[in-house]
Amino acid sequence: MKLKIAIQKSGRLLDDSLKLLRECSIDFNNGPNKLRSEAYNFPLEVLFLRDDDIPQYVADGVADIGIVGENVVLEKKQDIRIVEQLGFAKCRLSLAVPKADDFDSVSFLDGKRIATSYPVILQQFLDDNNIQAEIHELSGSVEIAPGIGLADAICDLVSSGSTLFLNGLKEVGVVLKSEAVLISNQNLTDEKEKLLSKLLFRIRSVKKSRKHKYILLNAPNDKLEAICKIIPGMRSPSIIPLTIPGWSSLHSVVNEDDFWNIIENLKEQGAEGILVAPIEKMIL
Ligand code: PRT
Ligand code: ZN
Repeated sequence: MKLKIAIQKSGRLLDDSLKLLRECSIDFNNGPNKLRSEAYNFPLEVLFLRDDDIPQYVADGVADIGIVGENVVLEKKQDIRIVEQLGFAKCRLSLAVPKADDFDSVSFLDGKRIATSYPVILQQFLDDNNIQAEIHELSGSVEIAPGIGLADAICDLVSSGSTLFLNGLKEVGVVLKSEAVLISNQNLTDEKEKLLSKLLFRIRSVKKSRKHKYILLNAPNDKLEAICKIIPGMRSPSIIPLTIPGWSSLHSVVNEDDFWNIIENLKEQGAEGILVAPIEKMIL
């Protein structure tokens, strides 16, 4: 018995999905044009699909779990459960209008034509804001719609914003923030639930390790107490005496988010020879 996971066949989600599975120590062959593959060292079968089809396949039980953008999950409205945010493929579904337009509030969109590939999410947003607008569904190249007179505004995915800029549009509101998520069928057997828990444990360890760094430094003994307060680590830092009297080496774990502030504080407290290394797995 194997857990079946659906991932994108090609596109923006593929590399990070493969990387995540590899970092969970799950190895499989994914040559080009592969439609499915079996992991060598975990009871997992990998199905390679178009991202738009993944929610439906998971809802139907063709796949047990899947990796897909939250935007697609919400658009497809399938009966599935989101199990974990995965922290990659971050983007936002935004409203944009031609640069020269005087957009003051969402009521600007009343009576307008909006082009999008996300009609379900957009309609919900319009309803929530009491806006009557005409939705033009397009499957791609949404950003050119205003320029060719097909729509007055668009609702499309944005990450850097350069596509909007190049098409003479400006972002005027965020409808949804999205990232890749792990989704699951609602009715997994107990056996498959157990496999999913095992996989989730690994995914969470990988996510934690990405947010943390291992740090080693030297400091005079009278500064150790202050330094331990700055980098308390998992339970507490390890302290190892140096061969020079009055000095110690201190090992701990720091959070990536506040990394440079922490380093400045450590230097102010007299830390020297600071080494920082990536952590491969972090199990608490
Ligand atoms: O073939 P398949 O159907 O599987 O793939 P696809 O072409 O539908 O999807 P793909 O691979 O383009 O995107 C997959 C998922 O990546 C999306 O559903 C989002 O969850 C996520 N994602 C993250 C993005 C972007 N960032 C993004 N920037 N998806 C699309 N874009 C588009 C955006 O619409 C714009 O047209 O990229 C363009 C460039 O964006 P800027 O702002 O960086 O210029
Ligand atoms: Zn797609």
